[in-house]
Order: sequence, then C-alpha cells, then structure tokens
Amino acid sequence: KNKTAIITGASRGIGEAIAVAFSREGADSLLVGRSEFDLERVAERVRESGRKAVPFPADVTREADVDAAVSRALDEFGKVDILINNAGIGSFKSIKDISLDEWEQVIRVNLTGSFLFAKAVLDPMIDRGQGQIIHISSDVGVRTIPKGAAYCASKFGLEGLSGALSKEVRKLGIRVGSIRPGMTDTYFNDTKQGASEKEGWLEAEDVAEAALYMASAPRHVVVDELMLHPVIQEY
Ligand code: NJP
Repeated sequence: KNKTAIITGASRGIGEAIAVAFSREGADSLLVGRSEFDLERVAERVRESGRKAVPFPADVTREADVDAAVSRALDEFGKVDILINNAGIGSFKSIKDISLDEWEQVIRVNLTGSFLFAKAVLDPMIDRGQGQIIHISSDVGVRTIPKGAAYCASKFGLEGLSGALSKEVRKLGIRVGSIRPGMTDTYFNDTKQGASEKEGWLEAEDVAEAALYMASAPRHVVVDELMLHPVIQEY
C-alpha cells in the first residue's frame, strides 16, 4: 500500500502485468519502455485502479535515460520503494550465427540495463534505509539450453548481479531478489501473446503474482530467489 515502483519493460507482457497487479495493491508506478504508445495504454489500465502511473519512454541501455527516469520518479513520488528490472530481449541462435552486435545488444538490455537502474536507485534507497530491487531473470539464468548462448549468458550475468548486490546492500535495509520464470505467454522474442502453441504456458499474471509475493514480504524477510514453471514444461 502506498508504495512507489519503477517498472522497466512495462509496455507489454510481464512488465504490464506487474504494473497492473501492483496498482491493484495500491502502488504508484513509473512505467519504462521504448514504445510511448504502449506505455500510455498500460498507464490507462493502471489508472483504472485509482493509482498514479507515469509513462516514461526510455531505453534501459542508455545511462542518461536511466538517470532521467529515476529523477522523474523521485520528482513525481518523492521516493522509490521498488525497482522491477524486467526489460529483456531474447536471442536463440547457434553461436556461429550470433553477430557481435546482437551479442552485445542482448547483454546491454538484459544485464547492463539492470545494472544501470540498480545503480541509479541505490543512493535514494540507502538514504531512506529501505528499498527493494527485483530482477525478472529466467529459468535459463541457472541452467543452459542449446542456441541460448547470448540469452543464457545475459541471465547468468543477471543472477550474478542480483546475488552479489543482495549481499552488499542487505545490511542497509535494501532487499534484492531474482524471479526465474519458465515459458511465459507474452510478446517475448517477437512472438504473439495468446498464440495457440503457447497453450498451458505461464501467464504474465502468474509472474506478476510472484513479484507481488516477493515485494510484500515483511521487512525482516528477503525472498531472494523464486523459480516458477508451467506444468507442461518438462525440462
Ligand atoms: O517479453 P515482451 P516478456 N529499453 O517482449 C522492453 C523474461 N523472461 O514480458 O522498449 C527499454 O512481451 C519492451 O518494451 P519496448 C525476459 O527475459 C521471459 O516475456 O517498448 N525497454 C517490453 O516492454 C524479460 O527480461 C520469458 O519494446 C525495453 C519488454 O521489455 C522479462 O521476462 C521467459 C528494451 C519485453 O516484453 C519480460 O519479458 C523467461 C530497451 N532497450 C524470462 N528492450 C518468456 N516470456 O517466456 C526491450 O525465462 N524492452
């Protein structure tokens, strides 16, 4: 209740579901993504719950964009209680087919973007002696799959960031955690939400409920790792 959140990748998919779920529980949010039109659409959905939503078009790979987003959240709400590092892109190719540009873009969005946002919210959180940083990682952040070199590397990296940061800032009252969803029905990797081949997959809302659980743990508890899969996912 009355918390404020920055949610990256909030223009669709899991980020959208988190924005809607958090507003239902009384949080205001700054919605980050590149598609202005979609951010407006999500902001409208959030406002239906009576909470504030500020669409903030930004690219998580650009430090100036990230710093501007955090400043805007502080101006608008006076504090950042929760950062959800959710923005991410897929890449599933044999390593010989991955160009250096593609490799670097996956690392920049999935890993460096989360580093930049975590870094930008730390001082304001440390000043208040509280805050939560939640990473939307992946089940393939802790195990590998063929054709997953770039994506797995980015998510293994994110796990490293999340775990190391968690231990670094815990004593300062800041809790850091990672959520590792399996196959989730979104627009991920240029696919369509609701496509028939995704029958039985996790819904974006299932992942949002996990984020809500992590975010609502009592102050003396850090839920630092959560993994969830659809029953139909065998591996
Ligand atoms: O994917 P999608 P998900 N700067 O494509 C944003 C992880 N995950 O919701 O910029 C800022 O529907 C993009 O916004 P826009 C996955 O790795 C998923 O499934 O406007 N934002 C959009 O809002 C990722 O970390 C599955 O295009 C940027 C959002 O990211 C997270 O879940 C399985 C951006 C992507 O929405 C959410 O992905 C798994 C940038 N440079 C982990 N680039 C799964 N779906 O199966 C992208 O294990 N975005």
